[in-house]
Amino acid sequence: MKKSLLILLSLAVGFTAQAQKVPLNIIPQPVEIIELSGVFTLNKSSVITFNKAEGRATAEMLAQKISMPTGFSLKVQEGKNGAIQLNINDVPNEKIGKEGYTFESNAKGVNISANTSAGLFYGIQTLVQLLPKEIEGKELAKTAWTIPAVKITDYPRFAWRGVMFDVSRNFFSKEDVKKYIDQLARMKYNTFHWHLTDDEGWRIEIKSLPKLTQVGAFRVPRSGHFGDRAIPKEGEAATEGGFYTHEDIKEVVRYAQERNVTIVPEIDVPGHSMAAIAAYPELSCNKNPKTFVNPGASIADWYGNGTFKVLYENTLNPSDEKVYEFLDKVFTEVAALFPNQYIHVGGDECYKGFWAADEGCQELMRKLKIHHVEDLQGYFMNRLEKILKAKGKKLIGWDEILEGGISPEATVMSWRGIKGGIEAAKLGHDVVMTPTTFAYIDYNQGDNTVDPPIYAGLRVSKSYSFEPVPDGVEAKYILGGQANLWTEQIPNLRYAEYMSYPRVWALADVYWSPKASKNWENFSKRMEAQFDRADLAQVNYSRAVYDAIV
Ligand code: TNX
Repeated sequence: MKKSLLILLSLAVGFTAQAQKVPLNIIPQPVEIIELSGVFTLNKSSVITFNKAEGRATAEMLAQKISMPTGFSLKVQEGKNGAIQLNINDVPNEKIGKEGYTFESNAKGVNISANTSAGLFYGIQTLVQLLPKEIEGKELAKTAWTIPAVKITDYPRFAWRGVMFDVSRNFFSKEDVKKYIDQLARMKYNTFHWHLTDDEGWRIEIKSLPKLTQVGAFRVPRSGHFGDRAIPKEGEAATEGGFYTHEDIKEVVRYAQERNVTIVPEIDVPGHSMAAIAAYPELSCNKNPKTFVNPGASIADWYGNGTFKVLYENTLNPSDEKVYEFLDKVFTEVAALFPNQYIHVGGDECYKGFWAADEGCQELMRKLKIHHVEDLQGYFMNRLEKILKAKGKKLIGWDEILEGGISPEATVMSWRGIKGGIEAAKLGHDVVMTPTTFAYIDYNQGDNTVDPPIYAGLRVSKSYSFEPVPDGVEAKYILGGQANLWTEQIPNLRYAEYMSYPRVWALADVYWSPKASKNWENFSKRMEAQFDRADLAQVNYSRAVYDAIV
């Protein structure tokens, strides 16, 4: 009697456990999810199959990801009969496009289908997020490796889903960069904008211009508190910094490609060029890297003190042919290293004071019949666009490139709010939206009692509320959006991660998921679930993201 009661009870408990569905906490939110009942449980003899050779790498990556926490070395083989099947569609599924996938799981297994290997890659990101959180761990975990039964159809809203990482203000090793890219790929980002040069350091080897890295990649070590620079003493050596060799760059490009991430390299000119001028002073108007922009300012360090407090000349001279020869050499090597079509040329925050005072620039203005020194930037950018075109590359730049007039083929990155993007789209340019107000992840995200103030604050909820297509703008001009991580005040990867997450997750939803699915309550639940996963993956993030509770 007692025994049968117990059996009944445990059956009832069993049923409730079955009926109580585990919430699906996928970021970015998939387009369509139908939850079914039951689970598939992965075990050590589950096989992963791929139907076409191009699926092999993704299948192997999945087996690799699963192996450590589960202890399973899953067999990967060509075919269509594995418990986990990765299939490239014989007949393309129009609905899901180039990066989408369909995902079906039931008690017997999982089937992911896509038109391309990129789609399969995104399908396995979803699969990993459907497994218990322990899958993110670095150690063997004891748990049932279940995947709930679901039917998912998923594809991105935007083709450009990017994050910019500034490795000039502080140098980050290639291992750091790879780890960072890995975290982006998990969230289905497909673009890594690599800000390789700025006033504080030139980070890419250019073999035909060796001083760029011999001199321009190093500075005197920092001291003092947050954000400060060291004051150079007489004869003090510049030792802080670093750069990537061609081999390093190739390795990172390959690593990104394996994760469906395109790298857009940025060489920031004609402003933000103090490191290049330190190496080759003849590229500036005064031909002396220690010429003050602001003669009244006190000395900070060799490379100045950040954008708005530039102390030394940091602009290339647009009237000097030697500058274009220099740029041709730089972009020849950059174009060969990065297979993608875009090269970012900066164009932002260029101080024009030295141009106005320079005789060569004045003469050029007379010759071009232009009356405003600002228009010299247009001349410079058009010259640069020709250099890139000759190498088969497309120019992308910050929204200042609109100021001097630029060909409609140029792509514009709107950062000073969305107005540059609106104007650019109206002129027929392609646009990537990355306004300070929603997408600047160098701004502090928590309360100032927790996070030191950095220029301005930006809550994750604000990032999540971003709508990249402004009213009155044709959606076809908006390629997508980006988050920008400037690192003036970010000294290492742990801090870079702290600043990135969860805002990069929120923007993953903004750039991937349908506009209609936006729901803050729902996102915040998924975000909290990701915190636990990030803990296991040893990825840093900030929990100080909500408004202060009073
Ligand atoms: C403006 S955004 C800059 C960067 C700074 C950033 C700080 C842009 C194109 N230029 O040089 O790092 O603000 O938020």
